[in-house]
Amino acid sequence: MKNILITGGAGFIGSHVIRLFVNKYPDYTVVNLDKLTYAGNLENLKDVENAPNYVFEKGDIVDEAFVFALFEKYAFDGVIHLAAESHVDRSIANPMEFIHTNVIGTVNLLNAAKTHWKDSSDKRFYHISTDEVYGSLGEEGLFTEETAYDPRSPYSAAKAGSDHFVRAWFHTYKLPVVISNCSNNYGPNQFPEKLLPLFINNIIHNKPLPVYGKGENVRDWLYVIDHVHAIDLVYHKGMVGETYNIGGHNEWKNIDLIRLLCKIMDIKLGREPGTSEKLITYVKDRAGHDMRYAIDASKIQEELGWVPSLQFAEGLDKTIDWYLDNPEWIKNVTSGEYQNYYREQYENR
Ligand code: NAD
Ligand code: TDX
Repeated sequence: MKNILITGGAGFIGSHVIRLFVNKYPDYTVVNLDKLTYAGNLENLKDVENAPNYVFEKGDIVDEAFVFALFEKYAFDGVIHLAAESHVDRSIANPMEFIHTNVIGTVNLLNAAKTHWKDSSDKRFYHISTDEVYGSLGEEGLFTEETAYDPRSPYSAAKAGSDHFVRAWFHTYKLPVVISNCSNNYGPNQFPEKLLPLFINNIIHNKPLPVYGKGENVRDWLYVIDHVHAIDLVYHKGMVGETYNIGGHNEWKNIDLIRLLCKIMDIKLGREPGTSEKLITYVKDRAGHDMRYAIDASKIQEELGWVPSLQFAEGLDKTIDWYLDNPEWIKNVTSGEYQNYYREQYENR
């Protein structure tokens, strides 16, 4: 029997992690700690909410007393830390929230683990991070685990800060940590502010598709379930103190990906070829827009045997179908309906 704390479990990636751990490890009690920000939706976890090995705790990782009390209550054996402010555009508009949650929240969790884990030999603190900490690539090269940190947005600077604190707690206090840095995820339940779900939703509603700059920036796309399988492996088999890069070997220039999406959407929606492409609208570039991200994932492949399993065409198809099948989810998350419902439930307990 093990008690695992998963933070940010009501969000996009976190909800898929919770589902896998609750179903695959019936001997674990999975505690989901989430603040239910605009990005957190318990609706994402409807299918596991009554599982006997799942518990939800509404709270803020920035709240030190709350986090410490939670460690007292559950005597966690491990932590998988995903809670974060995650959208680069929001970090440009409101950096402070990112520093609070991503940096101070992470340090609170590290301190709670350090304080409660007297004998930490069989414990594990797993921090989920991003490839954006490495900065921006030119046309050539890949990010490896040795690439120097060079974060350039408030989001990536805050994530880089949190990574540094995690490593500091390993070196200074011998906390058994592991970190992974992953490329752009896509799939069901991603909040429709990120490129793919935003554009799918806009195409459905015939709204403009705002392409930043010339659309020449490159991202390395990975299906969320492949990321979750990597997280499962790193949590159970990763070496303490190590970092693992996770990526899709799947680079796309934004504009090429957007054109492909438009073609598929025309077919799925029964529209004339070329209809969705007319929605493409070039807008002012994102400030400090990183040009290219691409991951060298050979370490996790060689040491833990992980490779992405899904072809991009299949992952994209599944993702588009999920959004087409779940218009209520899109409507409710964008209007805050789910948040209001669940917030009231937990505030009135
Ligand atoms: P998300 O925005 O969908 O979800 C974040 C979750 O954290 C939400 O449920 C939110 O309610 C919760 N949260 C936010 N602030 C909190 C706080 N102060 N206390 C408790 N809970 C809080 O994010 P995501 O895309 O699922 O990303 C999850 C993690 O993975 C993040 O750490 C992110 O940096 C990292 N990551 C994401 C990607 C990606 O492409 N989405 C890629 C690499 C790494
Ligand atoms: O409206 C848009 N128009 C546009 O051209 C949006 C929302 C994005 N873009 C561009 C910016 C990026 O080059 O598309 C690309 C992808 O943008 P996002 O979906 O915002 O993702 P990105 O900034 O690359 O960051 C994502 O991947 C790494 C996640 O949001 C992070 O949480 C993760 O760490």
